Amino acid sequence: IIFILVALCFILYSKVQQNGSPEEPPVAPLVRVPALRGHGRERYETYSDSENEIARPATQSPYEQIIQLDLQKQKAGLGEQGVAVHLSGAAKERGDEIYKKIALNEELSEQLSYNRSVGDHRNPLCAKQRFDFGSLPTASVVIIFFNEPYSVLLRTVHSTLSTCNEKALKEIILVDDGSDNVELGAKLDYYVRTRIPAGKVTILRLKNRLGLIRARLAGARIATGDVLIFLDAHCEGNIGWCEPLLQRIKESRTSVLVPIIDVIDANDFQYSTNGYKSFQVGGFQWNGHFDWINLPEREKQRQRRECRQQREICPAYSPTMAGGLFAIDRRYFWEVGSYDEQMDGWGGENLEMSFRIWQCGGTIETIPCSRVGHVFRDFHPYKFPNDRDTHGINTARMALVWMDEYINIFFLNRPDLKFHADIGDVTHRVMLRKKLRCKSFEWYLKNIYPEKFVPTKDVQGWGKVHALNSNICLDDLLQNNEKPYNAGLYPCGKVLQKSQLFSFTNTNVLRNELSCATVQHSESPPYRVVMVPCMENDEFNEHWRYEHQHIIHSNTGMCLDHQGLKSLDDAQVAPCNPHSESQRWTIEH
Ligand code: LR7
Ligand code: MN
Repeated sequence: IIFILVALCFILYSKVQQNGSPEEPPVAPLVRVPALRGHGRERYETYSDSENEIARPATQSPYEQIIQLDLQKQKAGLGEQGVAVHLSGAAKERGDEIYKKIALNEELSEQLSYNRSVGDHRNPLCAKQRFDFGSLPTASVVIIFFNEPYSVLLRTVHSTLSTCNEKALKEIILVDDGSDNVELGAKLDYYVRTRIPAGKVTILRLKNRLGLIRARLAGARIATGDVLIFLDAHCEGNIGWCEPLLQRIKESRTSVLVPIIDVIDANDFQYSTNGYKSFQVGGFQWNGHFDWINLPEREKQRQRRECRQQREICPAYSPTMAGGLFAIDRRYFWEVGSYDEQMDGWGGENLEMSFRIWQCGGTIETIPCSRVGHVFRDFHPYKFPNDRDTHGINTARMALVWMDEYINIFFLNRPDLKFHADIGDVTHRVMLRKKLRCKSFEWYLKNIYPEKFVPTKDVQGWGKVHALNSNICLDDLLQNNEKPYNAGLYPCGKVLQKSQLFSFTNTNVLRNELSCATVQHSESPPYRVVMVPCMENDEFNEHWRYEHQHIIHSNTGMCLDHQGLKSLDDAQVAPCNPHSESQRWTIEH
């Protein structure tokens, strides 16, 4: 028995030895995979799906043939200069089919060259700018992806390689947030290894899906460039978009920069812009959503002071950023608190970073000479684990740390989040805010975003507009705020709900967050109350008076009246009658 045991041990030992020392590759490795660097601290590991591939010559790799076929599928000239492409026949059908599934025409994407041009949409003044490439900071471009279409991701990579100055672009880091799409595995590794200059592109594989916030953090941790540039995995840069970002950070290291974001159509891949004369910057809504706003007059004046004749290409202060495409000094990114790594999934991190940057002494600026196209999709092509509302939960975390007493307005809009069990603890972020001695949200509103309407400030009254002795309230009936709509009537809620939140301002405007009350022009009754998008300057919004409980529309002299109306009817005005009970209203606060 002892003999047999010893013999078995010997056999086992020699097996281990064999496995431990792999044979030399039969052929010298071709292009090497850039070393994957990891950090011990994180909950992820780096690995390459295709370590075995290294040893094989390119022509023998099963991926070589596939990649050749991919390249053959691309049609020279298609979609060049960013023009729209319309497929026909079977290809159109395939395109429509996949579009329904992933909100993107992958069939068309596969037919467009990875290197197509998108045209130069910049202000002509931009072409005159000169950069000293010897002294520009270098960039690490971090692109995160979860199951993005392979060809779209590669177009983002190639576009970056060909539009960013070679010297300035130190590296591209692709962070795979646990994708299970097989094309993004070994095939992508192989492509990068054989088709992209050595050392330029690193793929960091997260073992599990960590969500886009932690994916960006993972990419940032291994970056070595002076500046981090984050991109979504479906972008195409316009000519020269990198350099102005790097130049500005060189001048001002606490400036966090966003390009103008152009639109790439998810169906026909047209690259379109609003022209170079004007662009929008970032705002927010009290429900915690990002939105676009026109550049305020106040900011244009500041630009004129700062840049004089060059105003149109002057950095524009932006109250918030969309979140996906931005440049930040790498060290400053960490100093100013990177991200809240307890934010899961998708959403909320953009407003968190926006408020934090401004409140803690930095700036967010749109750089007009930097334009990048982004594919906007109609719906998320992916699901979130347990269908969690990560946007809502993350935004509540943000609000708890950065919005001070204004959090009440947020919770008024999102009562569902007030006691949500998944919000977790934010103590470490509150401590960060203390450590960095950041300013208040009040300061932010007053100094950075004075155009933002605060429903409780500078008002004669706010809250429910309640009919006297009758359970009827003015209500927006949850209509789309971007277009004009009829104000309605609805039974008053026990507690104030967002749809019944109106303000009567000190400047005599009756409004909610985005829309101002007007009266529809008409020769005869009914005279409907119509909510229209508010103007920046209250002089141009219609005025109302609140006298003896009557709400009087100044232009027509008529009074808000619910005579004969019931729930869900349109709100109306009628000739004022001092004795009419149905024309008397109270304003809650
Ligand atoms: O679990 C995920 N893991 C990921 O790595 C989910 C997504 N992702 C990746 C994804 O592959 C993509 O590259 O994260 C990136 C962003 O996801 P998208 O493209 O589905 O998001 P979006 O463009 O609809 O959303 C915007 O808001 C997000 C809020 O968290 C992010 O900040 C996005 O980066 C941001 N995109 C932009 O700002 C581009 C301009 C759009 C606008 C407005
Ligand atoms: Mn995106």
